[in-house]
Amino acid sequence: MSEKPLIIALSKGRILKETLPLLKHAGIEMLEDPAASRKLIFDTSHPNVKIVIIRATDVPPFVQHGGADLGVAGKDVLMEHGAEGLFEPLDLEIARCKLMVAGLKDAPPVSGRLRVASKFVNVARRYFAQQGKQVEIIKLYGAMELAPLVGLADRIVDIVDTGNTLRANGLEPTEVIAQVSSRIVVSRASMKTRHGEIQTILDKLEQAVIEKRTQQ
Ligand code: PRT
Ligand code: MG
Repeated sequence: MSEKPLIIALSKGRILKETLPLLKHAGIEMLEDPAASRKLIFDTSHPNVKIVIIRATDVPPFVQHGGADLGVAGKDVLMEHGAEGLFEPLDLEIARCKLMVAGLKDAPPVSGRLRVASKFVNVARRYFAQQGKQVEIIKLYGAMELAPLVGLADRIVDIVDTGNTLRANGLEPTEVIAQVSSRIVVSRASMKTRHGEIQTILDKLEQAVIEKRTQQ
């Protein structure tokens, strides 16, 4: 076993909450509650594994550039970031949602270039290009739902789970771009240099995913 700890990157919120039970199955438990701590790096019950807690959108670049050996990221975040330098060996089947296009309910047809607000600018550009539509993309970091209400954009591209956020703002989904769940990502470099350790964890995580699936 290598001396250097293996580092797993997670993000706070639903990914952390839903990943911890799966990691427990793989013999990796956090020793303290990250919600009650200002620390960013945590020891685990596994002597050679540490967990870092970062922003969801930072997980792919963090793993890609060697800040962590593996991580958990939503497919939405992976589609936006791109897959360079990353393996995506396992779908954890957690934090499920959809990437969708939405607009004002009963909006009249748009003449001219469609204006699309999103934090998923690459996903949005690719999607509309595939439809043969040239659109103007407006990058926002949050509160996308507001954009059509105030005339900033004709459509948004955003995550939808229950649809409550759209409905509460008078919006309706128009198209599904992708079904989303969270995935394990592993850096290509770590997959080469620490293959055994990582594969052991991946096998146990896969078992946990299968068990959870058959219980549902
Ligand atoms: O919040 P922060 O900016 O730190 O990062 P983040 O929003 O990316 O993190 P987090 O924890 O909110 O989401 C992490 C991952 O969870 C996302 O990348 C998705 O893959 C997945 N996921 C699953 C969701 C949702 N469900 C979800 N409902 N991510 C976000 N939402 C938000 C969505 O943005 C929208 O505002 O919830 C709202 C829609 O929910 P409904 O139920 O009203 O449709
Ligand atoms: Mg959020």
